[in-house]
Amino acid sequence: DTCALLGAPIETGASQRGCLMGPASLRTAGLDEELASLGWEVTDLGDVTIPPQAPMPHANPALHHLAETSAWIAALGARAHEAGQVADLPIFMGGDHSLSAGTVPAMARRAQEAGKPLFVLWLDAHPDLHTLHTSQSGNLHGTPVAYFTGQEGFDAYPPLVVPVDPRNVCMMGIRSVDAAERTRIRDIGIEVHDMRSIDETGVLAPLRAFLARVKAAGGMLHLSFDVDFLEPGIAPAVGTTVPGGATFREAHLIMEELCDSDLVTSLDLVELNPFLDERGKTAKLLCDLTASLFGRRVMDRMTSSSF
Ligand code: DIR
Ligand code: MN
Ligand code: MN
Ligand code: MN
Repeated sequence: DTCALLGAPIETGASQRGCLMGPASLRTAGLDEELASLGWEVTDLGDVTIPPQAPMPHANPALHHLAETSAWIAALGARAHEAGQVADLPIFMGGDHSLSAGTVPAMARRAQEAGKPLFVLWLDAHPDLHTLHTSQSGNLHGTPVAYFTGQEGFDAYPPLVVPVDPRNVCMMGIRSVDAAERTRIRDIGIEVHDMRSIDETGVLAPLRAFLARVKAAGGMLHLSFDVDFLEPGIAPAVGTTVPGGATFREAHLIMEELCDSDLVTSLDLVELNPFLDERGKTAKLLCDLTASLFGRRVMDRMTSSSF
């Protein structure tokens, strides 16, 4: 099987600078060698860049870096789609989470071309469900899910060609939700497992139920992994830490189960801010979690799991 690495050094959507260094940090941590050692044929497609942009005014004066972020989304949409043509499993190395407004619609196009629906597993402390009009922080990494599910209020982003059905989105790890996002979750019917429900059920039961839905629909599955999904103590390199995140083992278990399901067809690794890291600790953890997704395991299993 083949995978491709595409760097998306975008930081204009985040609240503080540093995500620009995310792809370099993941390369330094040895992501490509790790995946190659697991038997994958790895191609590094390098980093996407955008030219300088003129400022773009907007009715919401809080918005930061709208022109740059919109240009990133357009550039990434094209490059991510290409990456999805050359590899079974493209990996988009961020960069802040606004990059998913480029990668997810590109993967939705790819799925449509294969005659399949796209499902999205969103691992994050936040639902990132703001429109350009409801964002109060003005940080555009809070907007990708509202955009790629086809909500109104995105005139300043590139036109959306293939939206993702909100019922095909499953979120886990959620623990910081703004009022406008709370309303939108109800209105559009996204499946959300907040940290309280994870505490109650563990990660496996909701994950297996979602994967069964993906499988039954013959769907492709995009995993979007925000570093702040994790407990800050194990993953300090993110600008928006929220206490009470997923543990080391919960995160690995999700990746191991996803690996066994064989359903994941693309991956975002986002919000890694190496400026905030402790001797590469968070970058290494992200590499190790990706390795679990790509087949690293402690012991071979005599019998297959639920799949
Ligand atoms: C908050 C934080 N909901 C905002 N969002 C994100 O700024 O809109 N932090 N995505 O990572
Ligand atoms: Mn700024
Ligand atoms: Mn996010
Ligand atoms: Mn987040």
